[in-house]
Amino acid sequence: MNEISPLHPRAESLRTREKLVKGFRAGLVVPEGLAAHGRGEAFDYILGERTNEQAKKAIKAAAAALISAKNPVISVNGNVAALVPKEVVEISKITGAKIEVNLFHGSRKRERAIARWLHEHGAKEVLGVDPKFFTKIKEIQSNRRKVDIRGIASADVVLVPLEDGDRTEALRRSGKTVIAIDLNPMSRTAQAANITIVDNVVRAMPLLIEHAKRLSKRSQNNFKGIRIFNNESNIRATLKLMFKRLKALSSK
Ligand code: PTJ
Repeated sequence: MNEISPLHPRAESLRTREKLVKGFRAGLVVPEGLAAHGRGEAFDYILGERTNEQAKKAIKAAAAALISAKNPVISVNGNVAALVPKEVVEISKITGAKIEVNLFHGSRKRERAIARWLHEHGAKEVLGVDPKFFTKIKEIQSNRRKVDIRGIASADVVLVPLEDGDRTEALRRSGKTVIAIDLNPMSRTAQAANITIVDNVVRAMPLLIEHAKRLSKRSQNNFKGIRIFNNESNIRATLKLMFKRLKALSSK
């Protein structure tokens, strides 16, 4: 790997990309994960590669939902493990959320590698790897239907950073609150989730941690954010922001 100069104008983006490549070489990320990241980068470019006001609102609502949940779960795939392993462990500790490996491109070997990687980053328990606890969510057609009875199967709130579409819809149909982090505001996941954070997972997770820490010290009666949050209008405002940026750039 080439050394990335901190002076490079796109150093941050290159470092994030490098984490994913390392994750791919270590057997955590599938080749499709590299393609998915490229798609995310394109949306991030349009968003100006920073966390906008709409994303901040969604992050606050997400922190409140996680803190006030009875059985919150963070679903981890290859990309998330490669990009934000430390943050996944930290948010789980603050909110009491369980961590579950759940893969679209199923592989027992990769499940175990991701669980090991999360343990190396401080996770005490990682669900989704012991077949003794596997069950199926029938409405889901992909490998993601295989879930842990102690985790996603019995969760009331599920955080699905970086996701593909049909599971979010199925989880919602089964009565769960779904929080998505997805750079594409038009994706089925973004549209179907209760709370969608349209931001890069590498920027959103540290902010989610910060808000969860703050909220964990407050009484739950003060969690107004979740009650007034409207995902549909928040996504619409994000799309308008993207449009405005493109318009400004095209009329220079
Ligand atoms: O590890 P697996 O087998 O579970 O597979 C993981 C991938 C990501 C390959 C799988 O979930 C997949 O195919 O996802 P999609 O359908 O490509 O969707 C990924 C979504 O995440 C797209 O809408 C991207 O724009 C978005 N995305 C990519 N990188 C980031 C992102 N969103 C936030 N932060 C990112 N860094």
